[in-house]
Amino acid sequence: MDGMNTSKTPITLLGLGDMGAALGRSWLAAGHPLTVWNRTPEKAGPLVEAGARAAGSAAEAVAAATGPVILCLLDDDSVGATLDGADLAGKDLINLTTGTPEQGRRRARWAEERGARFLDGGIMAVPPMIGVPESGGYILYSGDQALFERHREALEVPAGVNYVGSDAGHAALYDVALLSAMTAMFAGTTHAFALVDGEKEVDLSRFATLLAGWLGAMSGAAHGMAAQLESGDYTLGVHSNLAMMSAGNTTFLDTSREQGVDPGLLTPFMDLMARRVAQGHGDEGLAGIVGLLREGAGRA
Ligand code: FVH
Repeated sequence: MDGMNTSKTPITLLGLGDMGAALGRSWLAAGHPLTVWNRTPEKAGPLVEAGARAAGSAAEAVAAATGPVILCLLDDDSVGATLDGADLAGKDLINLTTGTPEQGRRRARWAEERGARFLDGGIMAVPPMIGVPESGGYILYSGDQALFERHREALEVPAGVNYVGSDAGHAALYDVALLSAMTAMFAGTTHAFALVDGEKEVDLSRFATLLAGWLGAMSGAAHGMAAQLESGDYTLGVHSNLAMMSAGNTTFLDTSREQGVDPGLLTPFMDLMARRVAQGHGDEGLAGIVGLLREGAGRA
């Protein structure tokens, strides 16, 4: 434990995959005493060399914990498997494993039944962003707010923190919603490159600069959609209406055809736009499509 600052909150970390190891390194670098456990024990080696203590089992690590027990495992099943047989009474569990909102809520009830306090988290960062404040990475938290405040200082070490409410499912809900938007952005980016790739005199690096700038410029549309949904007026602030955008989709599809590119990544969204226009809402922005999705009307 050389270099450890004993005034800092001791951390127990279960799970040393790519993300868990990055979290562990950040706490060690900040001087937090760190106890680690991983199903494959060899993965603890580098952290132990850097000053962490390796526990012989997850149950042993939990039993010895006097600070937060952080879980960073593959999925909710691995959380159950890891904590099976551990005495959780009086422990502070903070679960940074990606899961669904309902898994977060169930895990909170499960922890409470075993006498533990529980906070669920969603990591909005990739491992190289951990411990690098300027990377913009952050971690969403929801559930027991007192627990969040108690360990806030330690939680701020790996990444920024964002507490999103007492419903233990909401960190996962925000996490998956944000990642879903990212997935659609990746789909659009992939389609865009498919259109230009291989074309003579197209410089892909220069195109990437244009693309990244354009996506950034358009990202403010999220605020417009929120304002429309909150007001219930889906024409609020609209300057590019759905009828115009839907008509423009024909050009996108024709261009895909000319370039020999499958438009399949775009067409489900275009179909929803057309459906909303056909319902007589061509003067709106995109907010009306939220309702179509929630009704399940957009599903095949
Ligand atoms: N890496 C990333 O880019 C993303 C960024 C956003 C957040 N995710 C989530 O973080 C969780 C952990 O991700 P990870 O990158 O550390 O994942 P792996 O490197 O695959 O490590 C998985 C760890 O889980 C252990 N494990 C798996 N199954 C079990 C089990 N049944 N019992 C106990 N432990 C289990 C695994 O152990 P081992 O294979 O080394 O023995 C690793 O420690 C995850 O929820 C991401 O969605 C990361």
